[in-house]
Amino acid sequence: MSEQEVARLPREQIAEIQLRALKETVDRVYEKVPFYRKKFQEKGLEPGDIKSLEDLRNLPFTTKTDLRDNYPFGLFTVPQSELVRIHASSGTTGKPTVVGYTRNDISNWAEIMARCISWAGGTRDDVIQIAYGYGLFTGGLGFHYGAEHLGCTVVPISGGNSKRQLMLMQDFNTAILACTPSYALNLAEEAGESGIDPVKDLNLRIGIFGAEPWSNNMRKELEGQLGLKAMDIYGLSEVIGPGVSCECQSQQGLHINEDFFIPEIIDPETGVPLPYGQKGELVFTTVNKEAFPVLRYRTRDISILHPGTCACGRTFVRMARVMGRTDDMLIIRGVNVFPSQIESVLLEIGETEPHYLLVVDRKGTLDDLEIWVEVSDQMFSDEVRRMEELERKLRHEIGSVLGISAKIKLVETKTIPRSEGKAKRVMDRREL
Ligand code: DLL
Repeated sequence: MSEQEVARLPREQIAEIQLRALKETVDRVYEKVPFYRKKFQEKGLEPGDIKSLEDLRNLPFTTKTDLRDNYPFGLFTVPQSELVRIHASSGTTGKPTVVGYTRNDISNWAEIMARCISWAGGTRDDVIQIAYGYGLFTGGLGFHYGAEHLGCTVVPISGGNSKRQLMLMQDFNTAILACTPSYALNLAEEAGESGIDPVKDLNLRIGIFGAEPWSNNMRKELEGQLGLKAMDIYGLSEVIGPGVSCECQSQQGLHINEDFFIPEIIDPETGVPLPYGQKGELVFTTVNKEAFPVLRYRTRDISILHPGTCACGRTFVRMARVMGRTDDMLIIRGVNVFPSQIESVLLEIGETEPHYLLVVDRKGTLDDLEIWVEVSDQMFSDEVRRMEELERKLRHEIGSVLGISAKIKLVETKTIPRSEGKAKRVMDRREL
């Protein structure tokens, strides 16, 4: 069935497809993966107990720790000879988490990514510059296979080397830029410094941005600076890579490729599934993967699921833009806040540069937050009074919108490191 058909099926038919594939996945992991069999047995469950989609909630969760404990191939359901690709996420400490794909998995992933690029507005006539990192990270190759599948002209440039990126964008008439939002911002800045006006001198039409949290205000910033329509794409290596979900032209959330991934939202504290419309942790069960299926993988990403037919006509459930990860949530004097919420307030005020860093420290038992924000060189060197006023204003806005008290430190341009992939927005001195 084509994407045009499957993504618009009545919900009952999507549920039927999901249930059939879920049962196959459950049989598969029970038979092939001792880890899952043991978990089932601990819960007194047998594969035959899964009779409806509601029974999904009885299945055990899978976590990143489970992946680490079974490093490297312990959760795979096929012998290594059937794997045609491995990806891995870097992991700040210790071993990476490793994921594997059979030939069919790669071909399904290409199909899913082709869907996403076309939802975002891409066509076979477009030149797409893939500036996500190629390598063990899933971003570059995930986009690559999807874009080729769609028939785009692929420029597999990977991340970094911004001057060259800009030159090729001009010379090849690149229409689609695929990279992290923070790298897109970096490219816009580099363009300015090289005397290129992206809006006039480049022909970018679409940006397909993801792999890190970003705010709606960052979307506006990027659209303004680069003269393109910025679309949000989401995914994670443990589930497949990019392509778990993506925005369509209506931009009312990201459609989840539900014939491959069954989403749930749970209360991150209790693990209890929450109804549609409530905010919580995203959990995915893959239902068509061969090498590395996962049951109820806890993503730690915070979002909301929205049912109902989209203005584009698709019936695939939509997820709200990811606010952040439970492990990136800051607790500043008892108030929970995600870096992307701070980003949103800073960009809304708009008197600073869009580059910031959150420095968190602990004084006694309390968390202390200092927000470093860049200001223009001119303001930094000449306008002490304006800087003081701006600091006051930012402190006040952050306080009144987010309910947290933070110190503001205005810094010179280029003080904050630029990213070529995922930006590091938080420097946590509590761990030092
Ligand atoms: O980042 C896959 C990807 C590549 C997605 C390119 C989109 C584009 P990982 O390195 O495993 O995989 O990181 C996954 O990144 O759990 C989220 O916390 C975060 N993330 C990914 N996309 C978004 C997004 C890739 N659109 C982790 N918005 C996920 C917010 C995102 N966070």
